[in-house]
Amino acid sequence: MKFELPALPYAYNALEPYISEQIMKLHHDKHHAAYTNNLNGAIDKHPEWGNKSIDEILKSYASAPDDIKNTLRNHGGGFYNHSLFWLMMSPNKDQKPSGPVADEVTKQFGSVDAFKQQFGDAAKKIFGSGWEWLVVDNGRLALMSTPNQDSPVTQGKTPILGLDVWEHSYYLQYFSDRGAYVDAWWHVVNWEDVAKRFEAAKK
Ligand code: MN3
Repeated sequence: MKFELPALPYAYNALEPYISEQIMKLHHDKHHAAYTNNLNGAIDKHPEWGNKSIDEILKSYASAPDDIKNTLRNHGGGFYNHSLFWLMMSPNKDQKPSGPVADEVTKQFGSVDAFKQQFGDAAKKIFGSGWEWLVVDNGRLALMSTPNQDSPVTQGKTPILGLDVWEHSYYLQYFSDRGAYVDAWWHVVNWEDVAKRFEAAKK
């Protein structure tokens, strides 16, 4: 089995003005494509790993042969994280959370604004490249920062919202101002998708 680069679920320019067409083209067609190709290259070397789902690979890469272990971790993680990331954003801008996920965010973080503040602060503080996540962990919401392309699923947590803070995700538009990118990103968060992932994770 080969993993396929999923198509973007909207046009390259659909997230403008918050994320530029140029960034989306490069991010999807070059970076995400490279993670996908490198993941498949590792599976070519040890085809038995192609019988697993990407979730299974990310939970068990530590037991893989030494010559593909790091590739499964980094490129498998990159393949998976970006596949989620595109769905976690929407051209239907300025959505507000509602329903059970909004209630739970309010219960655990005090308010939606307090949550956004804490998530954003954590995203801005990540040193180097990585991701900030909102995960469901044993039925509860938690913030989680991961370095490089490490994914929450490796640690048994279910990501319901994630933000890529690698420079490739913002540098062409925001240059070194990661904070401006993080603040702008809230405009394109797909809260409808977050709500669905929350419901599924609670089951
Ligand atoms: Mn990226």
